[in-house]
Amino acid sequence: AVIGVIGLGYVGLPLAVEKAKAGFKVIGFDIQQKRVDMVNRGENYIGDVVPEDLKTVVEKGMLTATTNYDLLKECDVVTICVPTPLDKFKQPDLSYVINTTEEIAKRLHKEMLIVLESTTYPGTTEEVVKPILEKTGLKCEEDFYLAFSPERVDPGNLIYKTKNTPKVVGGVGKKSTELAKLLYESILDAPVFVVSSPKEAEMSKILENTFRIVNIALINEMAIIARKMNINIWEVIQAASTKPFGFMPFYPGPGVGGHCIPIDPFYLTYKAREYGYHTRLIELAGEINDSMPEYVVQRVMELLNERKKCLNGAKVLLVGVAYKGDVSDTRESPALKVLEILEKYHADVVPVDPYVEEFKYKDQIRKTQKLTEQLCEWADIAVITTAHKRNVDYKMLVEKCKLIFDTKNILGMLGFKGDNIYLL
Ligand code: SAJ
Repeated sequence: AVIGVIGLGYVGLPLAVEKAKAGFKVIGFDIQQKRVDMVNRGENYIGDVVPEDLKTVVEKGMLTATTNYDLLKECDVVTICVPTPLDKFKQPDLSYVINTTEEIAKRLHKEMLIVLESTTYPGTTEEVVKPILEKTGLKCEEDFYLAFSPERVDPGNLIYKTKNTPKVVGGVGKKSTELAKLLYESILDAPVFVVSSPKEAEMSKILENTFRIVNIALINEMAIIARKMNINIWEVIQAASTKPFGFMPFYPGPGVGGHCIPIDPFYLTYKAREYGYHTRLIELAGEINDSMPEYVVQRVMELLNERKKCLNGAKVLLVGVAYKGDVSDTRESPALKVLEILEKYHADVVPVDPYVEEFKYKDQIRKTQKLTEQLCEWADIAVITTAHKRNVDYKMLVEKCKLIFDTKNILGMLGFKGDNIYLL
């Protein structure tokens, strides 16, 4: 069988490589010629892909990439792994999914299996994707097959990768479900869990991420209360974590970034409104998380004031711009929101991040600097906004900085101590 994977990002490329490794002939589709060329040269650009694996499957001719959607005609299976962002009104933007489905519809043929993996609100597969495909006159569940199977890639996770993470599958009918289940069982070393329709599969993914955003908001609120009461929230979390059942630790920070957690729950909010329900808890969680960058700057102001310094003109070393530890992605990064607010108060900020050389900031490209002793001594305060475990010289930071505000307690987690270190 020939498998098509549309969207060669952090979800699609690992999936394409795994399918090629399993012995399928895979055609990767992407609109970015740069990505297509890199794949065809066997050059990896996704952290979670083993570079050797990509090289091998490309050299063996098991994986080729293209921007030409006509090659979809050769595919027996097509997996859609394109982004589902929010637009500037925080409304779901399904344009990538719709455009991709329309491209597939032009090449749809009998016996084709289409699987949507992009995170979206319940109902998308049956109410948006299916009608576009059936406009061709071909009938779902008779002429072609359609299922939803949420991606669960956790960028930077060294233990769970595409191959060993369990998968959920929901087809629009028995045959679609069976075919999709067989597809994933043939490439994964993990159980494939079948649900009764695409809706349950779509909703299960939203639940996974909404569970996170709500619990992160809870611990952020707890951190604010604890600070006012002079309680060490990090100790509190460790203490609560000794409960062997019914508790799962989350950690406070400067906010919630990435392309999933701050976005996916608002797909549900949007859809729930259509059914007349207002998802108050989810929206409140979003508000609390969105208030954290301002809270971080408030704490910086307090720490400087205690030393008779004001934020205006303060020399701030911002340690970490990625949205989470040990990744290079800065999408929705709370660190960038902290940077923006600090500069709004006219602080003089130098961002450093070993994983990020340059980043998009206010429609410009901004560069990070290398962390040096001089920078540590220059700074009135170093603000740690990303919990990078690796590639940061924290020993130098603790020794050379006069004041450190560690919003992620990464120094504590790595065993560094110092009376110049302050926590959220
Ligand atoms: N964060 C906190 N406190 C926490 C956990 C996370 O402030 O206790 C912040 C992080 O710093 C980051 C954001 O929330 O800015 C999102 O973190 P994340 O750990 O959820 O990471 P993502 O968005 O890269 O990946 C998540 C996956 N993460 C985990 O399950 C650990 C998973 O939920 C999904 O596979 C993925 O989103 C997705 O694609 O939906």
